[in-house]
Amino acid sequence: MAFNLLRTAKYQISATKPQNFPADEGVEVAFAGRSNAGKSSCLNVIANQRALARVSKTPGRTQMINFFSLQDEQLKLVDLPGYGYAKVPVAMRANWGRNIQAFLENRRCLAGLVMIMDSRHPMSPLDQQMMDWALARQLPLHAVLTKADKLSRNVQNQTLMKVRKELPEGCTTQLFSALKRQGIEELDERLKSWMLPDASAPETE
Ligand SMILES: Nc1nc2c(ncn2[C@@H]2O[C@H](COP(=O)(O)OP(=O)(O)OP(=O)(O)O)[C@@H](O)[C@H]2O)c(=O)[nH]1
Ligand SMILES: [Mg+2]
Repeated sequence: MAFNLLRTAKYQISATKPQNFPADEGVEVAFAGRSNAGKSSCLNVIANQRALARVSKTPGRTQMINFFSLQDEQLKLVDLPGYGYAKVPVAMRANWGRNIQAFLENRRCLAGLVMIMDSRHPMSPLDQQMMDWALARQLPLHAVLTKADKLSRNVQNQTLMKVRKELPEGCTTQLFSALKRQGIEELDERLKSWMLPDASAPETE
């Protein structure tokens, strides 16, 4: 089932510190993942907009926490800065880490975390740390294995099964490709279940 409200996403604000975040109200879903994993591309595909979130060949480009509001302004998507980019100075990396951690741990309106992972190398130690932060506060978590177009069908399915096994209980996962527009419906469905829980069909796994 399509979740057309996502297509109304509009850039709202970028922030580096909590004082600059929009009010902690409504319902937010955040997108996290390693630098260059494909977070911004994924957001653009589900919003069906070419340049909503900035996509870059240079890893580490998204350095701020970017908020996008949907037409119903109580609903927001959040593009978190990518982590794990070696060329970023250590002090800056530590600062981002603290910001992301603070965001994940304290943001009351956060309804779920979408973990974007390159399907060719998912579940890195940093990915696991992010997940630990989210799970520590019982945040629902959906792992999106993107760039699936880089893998054969066989390897895609093997990866999906492997990640499904490794994920903590209750977490869900799927394959995705921004390039081939693969997996949009499945992700729509997950986001809808978090953002409009009353409108969604009962969960079937
Ligand atoms: N083949 C393929 N390439 C992709 C896909 N998604 C993203 N890319 C490419 O991967 C690179 C990084 O994509 P971004 O969406 O900017 O990644 P990001 O996670 O937002 O990166 P940061 O903002 O640096 O953290 C770009 O060159 C994209 O074109 C995909 O599904 N398939
Ligand atoms: Mg980005």
